[in-house]
Amino acid sequence: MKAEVVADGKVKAFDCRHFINGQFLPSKSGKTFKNINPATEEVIGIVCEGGKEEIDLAVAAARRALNGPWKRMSTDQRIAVLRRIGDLILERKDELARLESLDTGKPYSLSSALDIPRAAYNFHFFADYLRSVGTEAYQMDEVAINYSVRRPVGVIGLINPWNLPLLLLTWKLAPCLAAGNTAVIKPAELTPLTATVLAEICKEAGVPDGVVNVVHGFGPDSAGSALTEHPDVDAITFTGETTTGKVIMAAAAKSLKKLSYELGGKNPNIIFADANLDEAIETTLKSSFMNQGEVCLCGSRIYVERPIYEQFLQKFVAKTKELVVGDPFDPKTNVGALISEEHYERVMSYIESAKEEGGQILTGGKRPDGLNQGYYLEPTIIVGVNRNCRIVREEVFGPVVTVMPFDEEEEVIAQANDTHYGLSATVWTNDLRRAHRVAARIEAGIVWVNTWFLRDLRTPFGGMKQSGIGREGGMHSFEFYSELTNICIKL
Ligand code: NAD
Ligand code: 6OD
Repeated sequence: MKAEVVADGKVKAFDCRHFINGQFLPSKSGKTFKNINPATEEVIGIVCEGGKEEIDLAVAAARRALNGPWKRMSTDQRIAVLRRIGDLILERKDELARLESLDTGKPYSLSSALDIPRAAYNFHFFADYLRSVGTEAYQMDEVAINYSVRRPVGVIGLINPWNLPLLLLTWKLAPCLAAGNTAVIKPAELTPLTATVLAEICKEAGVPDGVVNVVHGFGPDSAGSALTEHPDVDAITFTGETTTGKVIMAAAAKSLKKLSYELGGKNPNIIFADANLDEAIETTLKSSFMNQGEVCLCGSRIYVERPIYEQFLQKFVAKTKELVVGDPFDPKTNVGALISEEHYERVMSYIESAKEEGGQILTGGKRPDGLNQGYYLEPTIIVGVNRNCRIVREEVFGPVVTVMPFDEEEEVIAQANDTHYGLSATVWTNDLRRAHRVAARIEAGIVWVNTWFLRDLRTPFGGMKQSGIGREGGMHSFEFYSELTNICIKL
């Protein structure tokens, strides 16, 4: 694919081919599918549909590349290539942000402020981090010394979701390459554009042919399952739905692949009466509705301590009504379009089920007036539901939150933990002791206190329970993307 920005600043979307062994190729079968812009429902490009044949080619190229020039590069040379990828992402920031918004329906203001800069930073961060990656050594008195050597795992399959396409792909690809592996990427079928441009960027940055491969296609009975079943793939790093993770685990078990999983969430946002209410509301607007609520870390279960419950609701509803829903390319827009018609229907079905289970919609719950084309939904606040309702138990992954009052710290901890998910949580309080106490008892991989989605890439990122397996970030990423061999030398 060649993506171009034409004179008026608009991106012409181009057809997406696979990128295998350094070349853009169509599918052997000739099969393609349409790429739809969710904000307009227009076809913006044609995507080649890969399957087993393309995955076989890509895996073979990645396997050969493991022992090619990539392996012979010094650490300094590899760092330079990774940094160059980050630089090129920044050079093409405007174009990539436009493509990301065309593909996902998210506001351009968000893709240009978050998705693309963070994608570049993922490469810059892991390039710099690589220099400090070491191993262990232990002396056994005067008998022996042990030390370990770090090696790449091999060919890694990267399977990605559609919500933060380039951000999440680069979060995996940067440490995967830093550790010396080669990659076969299966982007989400709904968002193929920026992964295709990234392939171009990798080539331009000096990544040898075969090290990075991209195969487009669907999940089941398609490129996704072919990748997870492939006996020559050593590890899979997957971000997506918990249910998909279960299917992939069964497929990967056949050749006992190493797995890293970042899965779904149903995250609690707990607001104690002593919190700074205005700050809590400002951030809760983001943790509820940023990226149309299509962020795995969104706090979709809001628990508010009873003394401030009514005041919180009044202000939160008023601020939510001020959010502008509409054209992703309008600078005034806060909330864009949901990813697809199917997802829109799914989110609406959760709103309907909440109503049937006694929930009241305080705002939203419908398509905004005048927006008849595109998958737009007003940010939605629901009250009057309880722990047994579907809307409280299942991940909606849309601009829909429930708000529930609580009376006791113990009670809210129990409610927060009453889920099979365990990805993230936010706690709002000015009581230092309570902050530590509650944060340590929430069953989640990430707990924010008085903030949300504040990221330091050195920290462990991942989920507990059915929200994930393993952690990535800083050294945790290198632990996943490398194999250690202990060498014991008798003295
Ligand atoms: P999804 O599971 O439907 O799809 C993710 C990817 O898996 C896609 O590329 C898809 O084609 C592929 N896939 C689907 N079935 C497959 C199969 N049988 N074999 C191999 N590949 C298969 O998820 P989605 O709808 O794209 O993304 C939304 C989900 O992702 C939400 O649940 C969200 O919480 C989760 N998510 C989690 C994180 C995290 O960091 N924990 C980040 C982003 C998204
Ligand atoms: O910030 C990250 O590194 C990360 N993996 C974010 C995930 C967001 C989920 O939608």
